[in-house]
Amino acid sequence: MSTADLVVVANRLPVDLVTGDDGVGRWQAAPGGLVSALAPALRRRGGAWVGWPGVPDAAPEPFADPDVGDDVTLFPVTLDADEIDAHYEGVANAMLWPLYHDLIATPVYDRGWWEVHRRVNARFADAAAEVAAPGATVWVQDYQLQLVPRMLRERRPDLRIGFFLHIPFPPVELFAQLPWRTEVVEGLLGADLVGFHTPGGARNFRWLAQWLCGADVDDSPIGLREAPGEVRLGGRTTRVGAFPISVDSAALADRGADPATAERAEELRAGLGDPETLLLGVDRLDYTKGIQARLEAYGELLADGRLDPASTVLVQVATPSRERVDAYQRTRDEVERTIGRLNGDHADLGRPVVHYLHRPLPPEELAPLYLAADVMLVTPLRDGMNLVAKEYLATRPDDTGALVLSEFTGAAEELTEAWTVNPHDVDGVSSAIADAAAATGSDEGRARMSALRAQVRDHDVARWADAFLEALGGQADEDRARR
Ligand code: GDG
Repeated sequence: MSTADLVVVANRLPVDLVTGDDGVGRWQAAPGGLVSALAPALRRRGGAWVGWPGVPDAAPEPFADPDVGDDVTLFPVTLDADEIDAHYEGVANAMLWPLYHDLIATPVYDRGWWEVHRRVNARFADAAAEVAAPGATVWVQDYQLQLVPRMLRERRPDLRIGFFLHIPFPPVELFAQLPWRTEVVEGLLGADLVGFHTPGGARNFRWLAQWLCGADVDDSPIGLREAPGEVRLGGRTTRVGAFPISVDSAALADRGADPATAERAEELRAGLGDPETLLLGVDRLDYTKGIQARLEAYGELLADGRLDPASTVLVQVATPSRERVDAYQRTRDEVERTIGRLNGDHADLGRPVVHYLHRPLPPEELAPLYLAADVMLVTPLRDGMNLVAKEYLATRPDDTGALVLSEFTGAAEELTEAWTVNPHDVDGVSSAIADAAAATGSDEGRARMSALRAQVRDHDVARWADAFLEALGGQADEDRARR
């Protein structure tokens, strides 16, 4: 079937198979920055996207979906329920995710899971090998598929293979715990280009390639968006670089500038009792996101009177996530207990100090919330990038507002004018929230927001995709010429 010149391989397809009330399965677009960033290039090249449709045992034939593009082949990879348990819930979510996020939770190193993980990665490699045209470019995404580049190279040495990791790549001492550490590094070295959000991740990987695989590495500094470093092994060279992902800045700015969005933002503020200060958190309910840390800091501000409970509101949107993994249930319990305590201690009748939503908001509700918020709280204990921070900046139509940002996010490397915090330091977080709230609209607040907004405006997700593909082989130039 070898047909596609550009193949994206990701754990999930850009559409989900969902079953309606009538019991009939339908494809529903799964919107996201990655799809909008890659869809134009895929469309131009008659590209393909290889991924799992999101439900067990679904085995549809390759198809196209108008939301992604009629010329883009969606190539489903079938997983059964046991494979989803072991590969996705197990290796991806209960082993690699906590290991790569600095052991905030304890990883489970289950050997049975790993066998299945290997088999599932091989199935993705088979699918990509089948759909890629001779000499095609294949871009493999994220931590669920780290074994694919090598497997794919064994099957199809003619391909140009890129890999991008969307989560942090951990310090060497932590990565060393993984019983299959050499297999993972060798898996990634099957690629021609391996990309990370930050230079630190790239440098960790380069060091591991030398230590675990005996690769010959250069000692170039590897900066943000600078030339990748080189790792040479077995007569091949893999380049390793930092490519910070971003958002569709222009589309978000359009939405933020729409009068209907401003009107809805006003309505939201009025519904919350027109607080003087509206704080906002938007996260998947994940132990990495530091929701608890910001709640503790907020509680101290209310308790010591630096924020007035009568005129301050925190809206916390916490989208349900990975609810079958124990650590996520514990995080949810802890967050909800703390929110209950804060409201019990500080709220008045009809005036909660925390409004908590544990459900996904429709995308059209997010932009008004970003506009309504005086201070955006992004306090992860560790995060590869954090798109919420960039969405807040891209959506806001002027230089009011403020961003409190954890220094343990990839975003902090670029968004240096934010109110940067160490989320483990409760005093530091509470002071930053108080300072940010006081500064919004001031000269200092405006200067910071202006610089932050410019950074996100100038570095959008299309530029990220172009930079990666360009480094992988010059294709982005052709794409741009045709745009
Ligand atoms: C991984 C890495 C990296 C959230 N709640 C709702 C909602 N969202 C959207 C946000 C944002 C996305 O989900 C979350 O993106 P993040 O980057 O913040 O975090 P992860 O999901 O952990 O993503 C991360 C990213 O990959 C990309 O490389 O930045 O570090 O962990 O777009 O807006 N969207 C809607 N309703 C919600 O309730 N519609």
